[in-house]
Amino acid sequence: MRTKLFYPNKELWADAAINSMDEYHRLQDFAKNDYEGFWDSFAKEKITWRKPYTKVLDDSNMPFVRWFEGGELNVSEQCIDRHLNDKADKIAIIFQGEKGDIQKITYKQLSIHVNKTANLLRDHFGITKGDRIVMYMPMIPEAAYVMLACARIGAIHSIVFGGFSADAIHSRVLDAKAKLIITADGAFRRGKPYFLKPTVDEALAKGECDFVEKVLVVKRNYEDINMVAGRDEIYNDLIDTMSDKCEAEIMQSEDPLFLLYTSGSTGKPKGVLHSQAGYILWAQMTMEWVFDIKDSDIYWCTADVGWITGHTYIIYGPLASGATTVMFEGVPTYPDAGRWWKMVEELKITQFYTSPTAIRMLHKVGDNEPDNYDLSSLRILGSVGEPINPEAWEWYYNKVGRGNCPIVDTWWQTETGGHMISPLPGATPIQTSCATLPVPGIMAEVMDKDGTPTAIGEKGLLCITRPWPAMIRGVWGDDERFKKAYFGECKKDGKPVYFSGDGAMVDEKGYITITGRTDDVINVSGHRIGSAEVEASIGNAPMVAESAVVGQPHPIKGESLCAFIILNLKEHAGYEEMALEINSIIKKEIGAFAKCDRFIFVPGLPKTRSGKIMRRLLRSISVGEEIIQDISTLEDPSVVEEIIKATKEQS
Ligand code: 6R9
Repeated sequence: MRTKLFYPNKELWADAAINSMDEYHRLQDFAKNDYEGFWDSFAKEKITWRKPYTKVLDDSNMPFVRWFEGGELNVSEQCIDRHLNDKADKIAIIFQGEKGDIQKITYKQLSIHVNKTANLLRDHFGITKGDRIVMYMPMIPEAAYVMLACARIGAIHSIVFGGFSADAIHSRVLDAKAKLIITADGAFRRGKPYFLKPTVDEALAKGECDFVEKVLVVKRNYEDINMVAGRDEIYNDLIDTMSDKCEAEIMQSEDPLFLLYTSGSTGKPKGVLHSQAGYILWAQMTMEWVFDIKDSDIYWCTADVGWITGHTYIIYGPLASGATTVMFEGVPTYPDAGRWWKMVEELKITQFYTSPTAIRMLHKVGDNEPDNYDLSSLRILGSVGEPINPEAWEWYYNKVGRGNCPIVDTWWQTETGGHMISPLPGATPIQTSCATLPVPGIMAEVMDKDGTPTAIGEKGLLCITRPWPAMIRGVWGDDERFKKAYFGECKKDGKPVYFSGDGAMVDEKGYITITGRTDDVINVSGHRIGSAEVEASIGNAPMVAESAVVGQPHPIKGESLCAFIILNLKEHAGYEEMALEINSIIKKEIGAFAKCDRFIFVPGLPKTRSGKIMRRLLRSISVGEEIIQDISTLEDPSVVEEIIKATKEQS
């Protein structure tokens, strides 16, 4: 099959950071031939070091790597202070509130806010280097101030996405042993206030967290909330009297920067640990290469700071690059399906970065809506979080980009810190629904478990065969899990390499197409959900004996959750009633976004003789596919017929 390629217009992209495939190959060959030299040259050029490093890479203790050893820096200085000479009055953050309120914060003002916040944390709350701070915050500028304030004093932030429940906050606070929790009263969504602080109260009421000394609350919606005397304090009351000068903590390259919990295929979420220098270097380099960020750009990433995309591509990357970054509080369809396009027009957005789920939703509710706005400021469109289907890609390319903007389909993960596989807008001929090539410096390979490259057009495992600066440094408190989860599966030349958990295919041009997770992680609206976590939660419903959760295709969300349930009672409520009850437990224990769309009550589950549930079989059954899997290895093959029957009856 011949696939259509869209070539960048040479003249238009003459000034791009990487403006030809020759330049792409020159850089990638540089990395291949002299890996350390490649990273050394960019680390020297891009980072304002307090003290230069003495060694580029120490990989003698894989998978525990050390980049830029001996170097000292401060990430908040990289993101703010170094811009104050020539960009003090440039807008750093444009905040667009749900209700249309707007704040434009210059680099000078950002510096003042961050320094004051850092002093508040250090002097008032006694936070010191290495302390963990859990954040449970809406999309407001204070979230950025707190993140950067943590970076300034060397505290480790761990953001919990605002959609998570009290139980989820509790387990993360416990795992990280956080000293302080920072939240807000709430914020606004769909024209109405919603709450966050009560969920933090509920989390702390679960107990076992005496190490949490204080809760700091930012006022956003000014609704009434309960304040616990002696524990809770209001940010807005304390911040004004703080000094706007806070001495930055000197950080070693490998000191931790932040933790971010993410779902894996087994057990509880992992605290993914990122460190200072390598992370910020790659955040900045990919802003320049993948988003071709320029001084005059107005860049908007629609993610939430609670996910890695928000960390790297709303806060750290754009600010390290001295860019103007937009933060948006609301949802794409309120007050109507033109909200985002109106923002693009009004703010003159140049780079727009969002998820396939949002694109599909906006396509569905407002196919022609982009026509009503002047979107001519757009230069680059980005996609992230899940595979983008051809229909969504084409609508995005033609309707939103009007055929003039390359789509950078960026493949990466919480663990990779920044982009790994993506087109470069001024160089790479793009292809519908394809992440194309590794970003220069990244050694991505599609292979089998032993490192044999997968044949063209065949599905294989997506691995990164050399450590890179922004890679995960560990799973908080669990070195064994880190080794096993990421370096336990695949080898190259007999040595363990990083396996992403994703499958992929390579074509004759070397272009990589991501085919999706190969493990039991389900991608719902770009959110990673571990089937094991949902099953554990379902297991807490009194009527459930056992369950298996699989992903099924969903027209908007990409995938949605489908649960197969074995009941433990002969007498039980109706199916619908039980589904509601189970979903309310999931909502309480994880969050509403992990609720199942479909429940199928079955007499048994397809287990192998070693007791493993054959989920692929369940996936096929859930969508009514013909069974082609070999079921002879099942403990009881006859169960398959019964599950098919139950599925048909309950559809
Ligand atoms: C950045 C982010 C990571 C998982 C990843 C993969 C999926 C991300 C993708 C993509 C296809 C893309 N994913 N980008 N799949 N094409 N461009 O999303 O991080 O939340 O950790 O999720 O998302 O399955 O393994 P994270």
